[in-house]
Amino acid sequence: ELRYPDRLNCAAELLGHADPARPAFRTPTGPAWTYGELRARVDRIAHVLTGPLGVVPGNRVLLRGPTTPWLAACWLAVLKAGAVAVTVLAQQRPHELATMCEIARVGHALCDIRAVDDLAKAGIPGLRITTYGGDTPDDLLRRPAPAAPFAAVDTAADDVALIAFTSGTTGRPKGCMHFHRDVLATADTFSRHVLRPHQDDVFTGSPPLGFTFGLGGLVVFPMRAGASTLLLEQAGPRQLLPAIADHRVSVLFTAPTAYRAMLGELSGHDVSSLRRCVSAGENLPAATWRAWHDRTGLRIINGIGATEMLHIFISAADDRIRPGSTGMAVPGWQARVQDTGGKPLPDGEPGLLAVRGPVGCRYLADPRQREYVRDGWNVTGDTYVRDEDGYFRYVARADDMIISAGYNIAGPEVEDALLRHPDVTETAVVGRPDQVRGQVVVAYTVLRAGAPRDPEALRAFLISELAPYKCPREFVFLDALPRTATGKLQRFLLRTEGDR
Ligand code: 3SK
Repeated sequence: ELRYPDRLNCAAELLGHADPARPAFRTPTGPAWTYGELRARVDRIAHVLTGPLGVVPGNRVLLRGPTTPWLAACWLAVLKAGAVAVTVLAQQRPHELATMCEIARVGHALCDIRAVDDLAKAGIPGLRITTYGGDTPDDLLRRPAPAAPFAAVDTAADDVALIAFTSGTTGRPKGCMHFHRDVLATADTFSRHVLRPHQDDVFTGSPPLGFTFGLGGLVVFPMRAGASTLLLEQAGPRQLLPAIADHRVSVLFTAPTAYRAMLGELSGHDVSSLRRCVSAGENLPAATWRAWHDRTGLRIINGIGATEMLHIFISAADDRIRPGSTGMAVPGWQARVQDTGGKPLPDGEPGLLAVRGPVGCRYLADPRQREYVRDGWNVTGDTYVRDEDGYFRYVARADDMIISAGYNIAGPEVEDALLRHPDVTETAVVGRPDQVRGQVVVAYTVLRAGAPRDPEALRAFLISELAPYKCPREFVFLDALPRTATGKLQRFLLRTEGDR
């Protein structure tokens, strides 16, 4: 069991231990920031926040900007000052920002000068916006501040440190409140037991810091180990692959789509420095795991996490990696499969995934809390099966099961089969309402450039891979699949596509 002192400031804890001369953050162009420099910059920002900006403990401060060391420093400074960081994505539009600020009662914002227009346009009443990265005297980083260290505010371990928003793939955003101890708990479970990082590791990845997958993987985990992170503003495959080689990256955080995209660009890139490749954010099909392993020799660590639990709670690890399975409960976490009434189901039977551990869902003023947390278990909304060896296998999002002519069909199983076809790069298989069959299976598919759009060829291929009732009745070819700002597939848009 994890134990933390009653008084705990997680930012002070993360900043407190590393050797000041060692690198903390790198970028593709500028010089690395050492831990000593990071501490000095965080302290400076904390002085400005609590001095001229008048931020007091408990105030909620919105953070918005591309993935840079300054954004990470602002996050640490807000927490060190005892305020609450409200993280959002650079892609979120004015009306989304306004909703989140209203829910979280945000009074202040620290915003990269390049991302300020949408925030200003949102017209949020009473919001005081301070920019960083500009060259005016009132810019956060140009304001005068004492050169002295900033004494971290003496927060309680269960004071709220962070409000992270999730909208899933649809719906009004939900603000998830997380405590100072929760932040450390993610590092002391998944990172400590599965990644086991050391100070020479270099982390990088694609998830933005406004998504807790990125915040944990690119800031909290490396800092907890005294390691360094290469922070990339643009982190598509074209940037990731050279960055891995140039900076000898050893720990990579990204999503299945990016692994597939990198496979297409791998030739000529040196990825021999990688020792851990983490995949989360979406189900990792066995076909993608195998293709990456065949080309690189690397075994992807699959995981499932959620903004509600802050980070990953079930994952593969070391010799407990089975392609096509998510893995086992991370040490410190418990997981089970249950029916809709909360009764645990026997191994081999699909049902709802429920987890509990050091971090749990705490929605801010949202009645959906009662649906998510039942009898102390967090019910994630995913359908899973546990096998007799304790491995959890993803079936579908609970509301994504396709029921066609009485058959239950898991879209991800059909997607995995389609991804084994050499011309298919991305696919989403959904159920479309149908008067006769209830639903019919439709495959939305992105093909390799130049490949023929031939539904019959795909159907013939699938017939040799799947029971015929699972084969899509219709194939729709797209240039790209619709995704949320965090890269999650928006299946609901595809399901209702025929209605528009
Ligand atoms: O969506 C996920 O799978 C996830 C993974 C890690 C941390 C946070 C999230 C939301």
